[in-house]
Amino acid sequence: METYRRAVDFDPREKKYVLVEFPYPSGSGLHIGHAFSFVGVDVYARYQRMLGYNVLFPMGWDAFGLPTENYAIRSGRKPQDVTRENIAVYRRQMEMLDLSFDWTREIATTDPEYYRWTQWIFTQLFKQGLAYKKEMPINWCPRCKVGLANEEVIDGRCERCGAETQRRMINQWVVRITAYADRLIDGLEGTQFIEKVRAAQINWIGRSEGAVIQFPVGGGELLEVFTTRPDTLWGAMFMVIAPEHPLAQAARSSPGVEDYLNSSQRKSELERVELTREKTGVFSGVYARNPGSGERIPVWISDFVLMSYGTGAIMAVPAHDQRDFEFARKYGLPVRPVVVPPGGWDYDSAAYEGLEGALVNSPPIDGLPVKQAIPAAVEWLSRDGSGRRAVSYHLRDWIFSRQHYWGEPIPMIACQQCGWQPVPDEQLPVVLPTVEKYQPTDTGESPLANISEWVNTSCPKCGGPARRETDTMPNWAGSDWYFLRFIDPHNERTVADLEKLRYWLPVDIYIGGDEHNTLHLLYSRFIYQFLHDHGYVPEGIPEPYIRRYSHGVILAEDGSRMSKSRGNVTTPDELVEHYGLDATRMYLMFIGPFDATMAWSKKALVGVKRFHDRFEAFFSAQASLAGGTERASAPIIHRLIRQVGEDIAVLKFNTAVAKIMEALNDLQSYGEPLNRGDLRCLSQVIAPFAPGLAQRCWQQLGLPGSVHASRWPEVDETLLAQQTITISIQVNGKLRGTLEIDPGLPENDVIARARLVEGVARFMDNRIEKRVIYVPRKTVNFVVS
Ligand code: ANZ
Ligand code: ZN
Repeated sequence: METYRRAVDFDPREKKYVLVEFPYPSGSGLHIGHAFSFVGVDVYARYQRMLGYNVLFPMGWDAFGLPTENYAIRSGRKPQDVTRENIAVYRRQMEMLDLSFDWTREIATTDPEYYRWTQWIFTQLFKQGLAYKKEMPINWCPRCKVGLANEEVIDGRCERCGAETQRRMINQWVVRITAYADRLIDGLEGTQFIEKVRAAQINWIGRSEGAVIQFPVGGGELLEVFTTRPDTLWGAMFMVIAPEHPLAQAARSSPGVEDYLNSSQRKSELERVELTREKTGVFSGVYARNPGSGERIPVWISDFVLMSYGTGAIMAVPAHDQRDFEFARKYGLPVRPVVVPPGGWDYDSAAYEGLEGALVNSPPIDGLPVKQAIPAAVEWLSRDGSGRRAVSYHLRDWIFSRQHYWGEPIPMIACQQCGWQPVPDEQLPVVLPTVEKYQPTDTGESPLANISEWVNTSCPKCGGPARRETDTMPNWAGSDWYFLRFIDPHNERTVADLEKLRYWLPVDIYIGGDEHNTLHLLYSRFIYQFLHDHGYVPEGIPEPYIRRYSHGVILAEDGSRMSKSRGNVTTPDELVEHYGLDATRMYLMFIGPFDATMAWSKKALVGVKRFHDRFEAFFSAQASLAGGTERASAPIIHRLIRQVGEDIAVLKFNTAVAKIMEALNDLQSYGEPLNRGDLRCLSQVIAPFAPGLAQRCWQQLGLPGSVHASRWPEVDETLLAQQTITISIQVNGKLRGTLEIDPGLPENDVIARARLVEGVARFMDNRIEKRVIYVPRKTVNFVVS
């Protein structure tokens, strides 16, 4: 590996940490879409190095996961072997693309030396009370036989295999990310994420301010609801509880309840909350007392209320909530308006959900505008303790258990005497044992459950007989802290050395796919904040990433996603073979904006290949002329340095390549030799895009070392200021006028303009133009008869 690629710890140069999401090494290898995003980030990293930064640009493998496991099940091969082979393919392809990673820092999440720390982080979460075991309703994929997190269910189907998912109750490890909900919102202040990414984070956390209100239900029991509209309490005509609510379970003997509870169990959460779906429900037989109006109101059960949000129960205000309105309509329940907007409202046709207007029918707060009525209602309720201000989050705790083989074993031991105990630090990693069969068991347990000599162990606390946890971690676990490990990949004492972390953090720019702007980013920010709270990452660096940028996607020629199963994958290998590495890289950068979604097309590739060849031929010819001293080409070169630098800095690679192409045209139309200094600059400007070509050019100039280790040329501002030059215009050899032009103006344009110059046109009138002689940047001579 050439030394310029190496990131040097504690180097006096200013550091720059350029991170691109590490891939999952699948069996199909890197396709052209991966190549597009990796080359883009590589151009950026190479440019930053040439600017003089000490750049950390690492790469590794997020290698645990279902596709490899499924393949292992089908083929009977070891996931370890399959992963090793896939990694080798990816690595070869990345080297073929000359991506300038610092390979001395390569990591794989499947390496025990790596997942030792993934496991250690889990034990820390447990010790701090942030990991707990709980019966959780999960989405169950009957085909993969695995519990899926909500985000792995797309339209009620398994993200991996497309089978329809079901709901099941399973005892699972859960991580209390909700404890960090506010921090995860507030921390965004310290980042420079683009608005789209910020919004994705905030929306996912879904913070709502409101109140919790208690409704007595007889027998001294209280039914608690969460509402964002406590002002509408006097319009709460009934209540609705989730089928999983304890009160609903207690009402099983009421008519129709049992049937209803059974039918809703079959629905996914997504189906339940769909706005367009007709609401269903059943009366529980129970009544509650509205603490505002004192009225007796019925408690209904409906699955549009989710147990996992708020308190799993709502006060229904049909006049001001459309779902409640439709529910009331369907079941003949009363509607009472309590907010009247300035223009009035027809309460028979829809709910008024707006916040403009004043309260009515609500004695203690009548006449108040909504915005004042909300705090006033909370104030009124808190007097007798029946309500208080509250905040609720849509973010759920993070289900951390997978009943699969190919993941990090969760390092926990269950002892009959002592309960759950974390595996002590010195016994980490808990290495994934080899098994005969990779299928999850029919009970839904991971195949690890079948290896009794592995499962049976002793309790780290009392030494008595105990059992290991057989669940493994989700894919996110290995990727939520990997950027820390690149900083110190071989550390055996801790996640990474604190001083090294202090030098390299935060990540200056993190580039990845749109699909990771929500969960991956949130999980990794959470783990980082957690480690920060406990002193494992440097104080004073509260957030891991400064900037986040999402790259575009290359689709197959027919506009669908490239995938091996569709058979529409284009690999970079075939392109590099036919067109060479440099032309392939330049083409990838040229086809469109770095953040665009585009269908793959090879159409312009021949053109870029031609440009490549023309560039090289031009450069060779110029280099062999050994260069004049004249700096006539200098304005073009210096404008190019400026523009290409500016474009790369904001990841506009396509326009940068276009500018290099234009510049070559301009330089060729000069027809005068470039001096060595300008040629040197030219090889540097193209270096981030076409590393091989640039290095050949560099060597033709007889320059030592690597162009990639050279400093990006300084722009000579005085040359940029000198925007125009004067050329003389002759007719039959006699001076007839002058013209101010931009030195880069192409020949045709110069001649066309020269023809129009006052005094020139006059001498050419009524004569036949036989020839035009153009001496670049000096004269145009019209030969007329
Ligand atoms: C009474 C009310 C009156 C409501 C009104 C809204 C408008 P966000 O903004 O998403 O936090 N709600 C509370 N818990 C729920 C659950 N588990 N399942 C379904 N719906 C639930 O929404 C908060 C509102 O969603 C709450 O405020 C509650 O309805 C409903 F004119 O309470 B509201
Ligand atoms: Zn014990």
